[in-house]
Amino acid sequence: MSARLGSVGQRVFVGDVQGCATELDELLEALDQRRECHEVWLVGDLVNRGPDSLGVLRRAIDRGLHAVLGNHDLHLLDVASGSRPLKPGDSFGDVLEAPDRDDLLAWLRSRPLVAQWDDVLCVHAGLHPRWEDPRAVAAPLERAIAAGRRVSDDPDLAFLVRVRHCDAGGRRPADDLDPGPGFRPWDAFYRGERTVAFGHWSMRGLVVGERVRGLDTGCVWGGRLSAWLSGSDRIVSVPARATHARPG
Ligand SMILES: [Mn+2]
Repeated sequence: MSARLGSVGQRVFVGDVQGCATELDELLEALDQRRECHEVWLVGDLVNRGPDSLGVLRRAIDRGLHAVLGNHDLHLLDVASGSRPLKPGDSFGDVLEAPDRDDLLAWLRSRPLVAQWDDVLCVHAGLHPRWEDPRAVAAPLERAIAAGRRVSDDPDLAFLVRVRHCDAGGRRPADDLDPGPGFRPWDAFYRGERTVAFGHWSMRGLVVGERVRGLDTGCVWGGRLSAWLSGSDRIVSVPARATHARPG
């Protein structure tokens, strides 16, 4: 697959892969069969919970895929740098022990948090209702991550890679499973002009709304791996080969 956007091609945004390398292969093959020239963007959480985080990172680099960072990708970087311990259920030990670990982690550290074009914005979780310019919020955080500084506690970073519900002022609930009055999915407050491609919310499933496309269809939990072709506004997906992990 060419990573370049040809004259007849279009951008493709792929939901949370989370170590599901086989399903990623199958989805890319399904896209290739359409004989279109694609520029592929992964919406974050390339790694963890699934069976082959190492394979996903190697494929992304070898195939020239693009990606924004998700919370699991940042967790891997924090564990690799020794600033956070492994947690129960983490499944990226294969990356940490790989002979090419330094190259893989350097590639991951230099991925953006927000990518945008005239028509589309790509972010892992979502956008704060009061942000006028998400790129301006993301840029200093991206520089810090690329430099290896620990920014996991930054509230703007937490919003970009973790938000599900918020209120009109951008406050997040203590519990996204029981958010309480005033809290709605973050995109209920989104007023930007670009269509936002995001992931991170497998329990919500595929979201096709006005100027939002939510693409985490829970491949790692036995759901599907989904892609949105922004140029033609189509969804292409493949089923999970297995239930690779269970929530909790
Ligand atoms: Mn996530």
